[in-house]
Amino acid sequence: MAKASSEDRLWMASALALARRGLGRVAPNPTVGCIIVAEGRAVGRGWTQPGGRPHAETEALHRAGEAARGATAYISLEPCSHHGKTPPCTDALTAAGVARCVISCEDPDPRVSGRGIAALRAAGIEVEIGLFAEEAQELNRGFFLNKLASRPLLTLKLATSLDGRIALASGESKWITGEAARARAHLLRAGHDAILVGAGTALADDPRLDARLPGLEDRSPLRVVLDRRLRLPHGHDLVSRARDRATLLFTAPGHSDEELAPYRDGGVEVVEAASTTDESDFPETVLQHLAQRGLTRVLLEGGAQTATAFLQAGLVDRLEWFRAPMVIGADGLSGMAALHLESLLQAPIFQREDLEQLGADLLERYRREAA
Ligand code: AOF
Ligand code: ZN
Repeated sequence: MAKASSEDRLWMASALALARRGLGRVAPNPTVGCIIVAEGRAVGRGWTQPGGRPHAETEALHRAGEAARGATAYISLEPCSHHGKTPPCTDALTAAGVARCVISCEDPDPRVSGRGIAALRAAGIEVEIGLFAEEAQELNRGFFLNKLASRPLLTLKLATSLDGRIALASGESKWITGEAARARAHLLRAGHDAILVGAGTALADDPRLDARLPGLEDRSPLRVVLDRRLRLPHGHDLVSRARDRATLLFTAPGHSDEELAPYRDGGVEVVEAASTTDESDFPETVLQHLAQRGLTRVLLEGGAQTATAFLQAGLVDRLEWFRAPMVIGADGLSGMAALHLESLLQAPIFQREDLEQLGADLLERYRREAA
């Protein structure tokens, strides 16, 4: 975008903040924010609603009513132009009489991808594109990856001591990080479509994998457990509560119906990851399957073997690393398994985005460095 006024920047930043509200609630759709501005005042605000619909523009236009005529719409993603489950937002913007649209970036969905912008221009609406494009793409990175690379965004969450240990040798791990960090970890869950763990962690920690924060209970994501060898006991919470909380179990092919029945009867959806002949392509197969189901944001919560398998496959996009001011020592359990690197050049490298103090702990957030 050639010339963005400070006013344009302010409104688009607000549209992005609105969009953020939908993270973890809108898959398979992207989360979008829209603000309709008339004579320097916001007359309608909207963001993508849970489940992905209504779209942000519909919401904002509904609130603006007649005030949208001649107004500017700030939208954090190109408006849709296709007849999907809802009519095109470009039609709604045109019918409402919006005069100008400021859009941050193009929608990668092949049904839209430039056509939304073209439709608006064809209707005589002034369109500017590119304001905060990078931020907007980053916000919907999971949706972009789903559309362009057939996999969701994968974020690895770790809670360790200063020396990277997740438990004592005895297995004791409650609690390494403090209350504020644990509350933040639940908030992190609420912003994802699924939480993924390996069977080892499911057995050791008995995690419930829900978002236990007041007001966010209904935002608990899909539970996903990787269990190639069907080690998960039938009485485990992940099985026994599968009727209340959607749970997916990925296993290797070749198990008998009798072996799978107790899981399926409990309400677990069992997926035999068909293409896996050995363990190495398991991570990729799992993510492809999750992408096909429309998932865009997956949080990986360990353990070490599972985290390392995804890391080795180059599939960890982000790290959310909670670090407690405590030293456990080399006899503690490491958050990572062996990587067998022969040279530092092979080490996965991340770029730190920010650092936040949570009580006595730190939250370090990293993004994988582009190869
Ligand atoms: C918008 N505003 O808030 C969102 C959009 O299945 P449908 O009909 O909901 O269409 C889904 C597609 O719409 C999705 O793949 C993406 O291209 C776009 N999402 N578009 O104008 C929104 N969430
Ligand atoms: Zn739309």
